[in-house]
Parts: sequence; C-alpha cells; structure tokens
Amino acid sequence: MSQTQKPLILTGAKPSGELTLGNYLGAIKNWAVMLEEYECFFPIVDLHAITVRYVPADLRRWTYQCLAQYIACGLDPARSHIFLQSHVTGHAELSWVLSCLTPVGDLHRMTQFKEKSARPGASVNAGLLYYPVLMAADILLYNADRVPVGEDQKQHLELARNLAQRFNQTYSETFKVPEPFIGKTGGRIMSLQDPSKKMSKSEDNPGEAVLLLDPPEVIRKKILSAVTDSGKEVRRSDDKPGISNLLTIFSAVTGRPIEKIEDEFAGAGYGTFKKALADAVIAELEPVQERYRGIIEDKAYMHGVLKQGVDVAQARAYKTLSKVFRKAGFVDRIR
Ligand code: AQP
Repeated sequence: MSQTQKPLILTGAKPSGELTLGNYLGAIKNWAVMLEEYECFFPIVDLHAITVRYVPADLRRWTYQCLAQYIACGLDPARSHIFLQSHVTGHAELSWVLSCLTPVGDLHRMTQFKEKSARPGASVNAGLLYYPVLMAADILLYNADRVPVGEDQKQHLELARNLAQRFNQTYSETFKVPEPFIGKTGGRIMSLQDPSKKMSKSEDNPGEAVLLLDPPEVIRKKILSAVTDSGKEVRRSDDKPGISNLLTIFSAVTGRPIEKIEDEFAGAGYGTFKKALADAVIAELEPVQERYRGIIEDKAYMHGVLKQGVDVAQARAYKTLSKVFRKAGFVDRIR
C-alpha cells in the first residue's frame, strides 16, 4: 500500500515546557508505533504555547527540545511528517472560519479552560478560550482520520468532530469527522504530588512531574517522594489515587498488566514498589536521553527535518484551505 493510501493520523504536543512522563506515556510512546499503519503528521503546536504568559526565548528552546525528543522517542522523520504549526499557513485561517461556527458557550464549558483560567494569577485571554477551535483547525486542515490523544484532550476532539459536521452541514461535505484514538495504557498520568490532577509540564512545583530529560537521580527522588495513600498495600483502587497512578505508570512503562504488578508486589510495601518503579522509569528514559543528546546538538539535521515536514504539510494545508474558502464564499485569489 502506498503511503497516501494509509489512514491519516495527526497529533502533536505544545512546547509550553519540558515534556513530561505524562506526555510520553499518554501520547508520544503510542504515536511511535503507528508509523507503519498510518500516514503520520506530527506538528509541534507552537501557536498553542502562547495562551499563557511565557518568555519567547523559552518557547524557542522548548520547541527545539520537543523536536529532538520527538525523534529520540521514536518518531522517525523518514516515515512521518514532523513540522512546526507556525510554519504552515492555514491553521490560523481555518480556525477563524471555524470560530464563526462555534457557540461561545461551548468554549466556556471546556474543562481545560476552566482549570487554566482558575489558576492563581492566570491571564484569561481570548486565546485560552479559543484554543480548542485552533486545535480543531489543526486536525481538520489535514483531514485526519484519527487523532491519538490523552483522556484530557477528548473533550477538545469532540469539538473538532462537531465543527467538522457543522461545516459540512452549513456548506457542503468537506471534512472527515476524525475519530479519537486512546492508547490502552497511560491514558491519563496524574501529578506525583496531587493525583487528583493530571501531570502537566507547566506546573510550578517540579516534584509533580517527571520530565523526560530529568537525570536518573532526579527521577528517583521524584518517584520516591510521590504521595501515596493510607495503608501499605500495592493495589489499584478508587480510594488509593496515589498508588493507582504509580501502578498505571509502571504498567505503561513495562507493558505489563496492572494485576500482574499487584501480584508481584503483594505484601512488599510502598517503598519497595517505588524503588522498582524508579528503576523501570530510568531504564525506559535512559536510551531516549542518550539519543536526545546527539540530536539536540545537530541544528542542521533538525532544520532538515522541519523543512521536509513543512513541505508536505503545507501542500496539504493549502488544498484544504482553498476548498474551505471557496465553499465559504470567498472570491478566488487572482493569480
Ligand atoms: N498527564 C498526561 N497523561 C496522559 N497524556 C497526557 N498528555 C499531556 N499530559 C498528559 C498528552 O500529551 C499530548 C501533548 O500534550 P500537549 O503538550 O499538547 O498539551 P497538554 O495536554 O496541555 O499538556 P501539558 O503537559 O498539560 O501542558 P501544559 O501544562 O502546558 O498545559 C496530548 O495528546 C495530551 O493528551
């Protein structure tokens, strides 16, 4: 089968900080096994990174880091299209058209908007509210068949599906309605310090998240100090959110079912379990970090990857955008 006949997958991360174990287990690790079966578009969605206060130099550094980590985690640029969202003309334009079909109330109901706007000192700008419309445009611009997302992004994907249907009904059949694709394990990794909220790269407390680039001793320290629950049994249960989260991580890292891990650590206590988990996470991330170090030094290689990716992405984006503009009634550009 030629590459163009494969179903199209599109998914990306935003360079709003250093990638976490949550980004890796809930997303990137699952994407890396899709390269054969799907035509994969992996944008780094940098336009999304400016909805919160940020420092431009950090954004640039995190963008390069994200690119090098994508590749180090197994997103092979020879078998996928890796590019920066801001390099492609079309994301912002399509999001404008889609925003004119989006009830504002739908955006106010988004969990992520509610959480982020409630953070102390948050600047609640229109971009933060509008973010899911831009995300819908990211997906629909490429007419993606499936979108691998963590549980936390399901609500945003639902909006993208609604907007595809609404556009098709308002104008005429244009967009595929994208399907979610959630990995079997690691769907939602929670904070190590507060397992009621997800592990996020932009949290202020460094103990909350293992970062992909954390040195082994830091990873060990963070996991050993992760909050656990009363009792000492290593067992998944609704009233044990801390240990349940650590079991999810263990299972996602090793590929072993949670029940098997519970059996192995029956009667062992939290301390022994955490030490084994730290070893497993370190063993998983060490080769990624090793590959990362080689890639991040090689700017010319990274620029080559971005150039190759954007050429394919832009061609596809222009095609969709001109179709959308025509259907929306804009006069064709005079060439
Ligand atoms: N804790 C998580 N568990 C599972 N999956 C997660 N993802 C993020 N956090 C977790 C998934 O990673 C992909 C890339 O995420 P993103 O960078 O685009 O945005 P995000 O979900 O907002 O990630 P963060 O880390 O929480 O960033 P900040 O703190 O800046 O908002 C997505 O597929 C996401 O589902």
